Amino acid sequence: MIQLMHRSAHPVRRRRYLPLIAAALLPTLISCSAEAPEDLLEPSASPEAASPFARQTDPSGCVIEQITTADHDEYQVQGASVDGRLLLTAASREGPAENDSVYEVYEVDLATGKKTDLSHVLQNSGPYSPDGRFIVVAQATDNGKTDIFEYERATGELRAVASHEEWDWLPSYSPDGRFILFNSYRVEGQSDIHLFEKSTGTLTRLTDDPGYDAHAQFSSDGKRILYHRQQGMREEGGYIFDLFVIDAETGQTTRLTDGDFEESYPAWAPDGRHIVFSSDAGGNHGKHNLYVLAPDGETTIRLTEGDWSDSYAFWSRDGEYIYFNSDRSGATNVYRMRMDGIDCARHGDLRT
Ligand SMILES: [Ca+2]
Ligand SMILES: [Ca+2]
Repeated sequence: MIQLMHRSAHPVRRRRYLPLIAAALLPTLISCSAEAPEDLLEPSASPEAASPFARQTDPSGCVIEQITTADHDEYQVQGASVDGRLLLTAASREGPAENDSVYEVYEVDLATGKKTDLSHVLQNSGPYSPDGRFIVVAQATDNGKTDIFEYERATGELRAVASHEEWDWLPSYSPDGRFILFNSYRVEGQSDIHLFEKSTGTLTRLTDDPGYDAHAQFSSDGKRILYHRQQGMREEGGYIFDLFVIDAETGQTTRLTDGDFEESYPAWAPDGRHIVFSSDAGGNHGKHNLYVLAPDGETTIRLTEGDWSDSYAFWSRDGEYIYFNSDRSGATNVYRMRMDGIDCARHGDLRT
């Protein structure tokens, strides 16, 4: 049984890991969802692009495409290149030896579906740097935990970022590529958000609380940092997660959601105002669908519906697609939903 850290408030217990995500590699605003949530739903004048991927319809009515078709769990972790051409996917299998894992990591050409194998150096999916030179991932260390590593695509070199003996997870780049955000268990029992400056090697801790803070993402203007925090456990089982934003200049933190649900894995739209995230508010606990939080902080738009988990969603830089992982077919695979011209999403309260 392959165990992944996603959804776990305590991934330190897990031997295996993969998913992460980072949508905020988006320095420019785009046409999708400019002002009001209705803008997300305007018909598109552009023709449907040819796609090598099979289409299906979500119970919500939204059309999605299936990028990977593995019979074992295969993920992306915000692993799209900024030019939208490549997607980094990762899977792990039990290895021949005890506690051993075999990793399968591929760059998928989204225009052709062609795969390039990077399994010899990477164990995980992760974001591309804004200039496309690097990929940042969490990978295993000799002590059985993880560090953040940058992979330089031209040279094939892998360099550790702010190594530490504890678990380090879910890295993402700032829009200018100067900084890497990640979460770390450097203080026992509490994952906190850290900011690493590449040029100086300076590491700054941005949060300090007992909650599991993770999945940090810069907004496209670099002024805000979005993340989720595990707030506790539900009595009936499952976790309580909420979304938060840090003002990068003042350090002030604002809570965006509040409820006994698992609202998690948020990512900015390219407009820096809408946020896509996962929530189990609409169905069974522990089963997650995708929602968009509108800039008013109140309105939500439901994108998917089903008794499964859709997770690690992020917007492509041009706003055209939301990519996500889903276990709707049994094994987890990578999907995308075309947002340009979407007419299926449902406005409403997240909790109705
Ligand atoms: Ca570490
Ligand atoms: Ca914390």
